[in-house]
Amino acid sequence: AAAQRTLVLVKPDGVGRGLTGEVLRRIEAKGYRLVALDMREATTELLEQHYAEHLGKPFYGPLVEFMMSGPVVALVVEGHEVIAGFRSLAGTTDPTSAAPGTIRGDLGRAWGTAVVQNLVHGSDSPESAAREIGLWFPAL
Ligand code: DAT
Ligand code: MG
Repeated sequence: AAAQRTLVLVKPDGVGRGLTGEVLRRIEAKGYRLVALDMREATTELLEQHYAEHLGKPFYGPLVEFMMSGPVVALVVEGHEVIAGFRSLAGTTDPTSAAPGTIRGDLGRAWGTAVVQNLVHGSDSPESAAREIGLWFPAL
């Protein structure tokens, strides 16, 4: 089957804690291929589009503020069923309950930090992936 692509972000907590390499290691160890990689300071405009589905939710403001608190590492990752596969590597949204073995479960939120500080983003569907890759990497 044709390889799928997903947009992954190492969020400011992941970059700030020096976990970019660990996230990349897990992606590459699984066998996925890195198609694009760039360290960015996200803008409000970009995040408004990236997180449009969450506009109006109680965590929207804190989420956007957190995403602008430091640089992010944006990636396009390719592989068989990588959209679901990366979300499986990432674990569930709240690191407190994310399973051991996952990025969020192994590395996240041991000291009462907010749920927004969950280290990584991964697209949740082929439609989201196409939209998000277009936002972060318009040249791809
Ligand atoms: P995911 O990143 O697992 O796809 P999401 O798309 O539902 O989760 O939410 C986007 C981000 O917003 C998520 O990574 C962390 C934050 N978030 C989600 N639900 C939250 C909640 N109930 N309280 C605080 N932050 C939340
Ligand atoms: Mg999501």
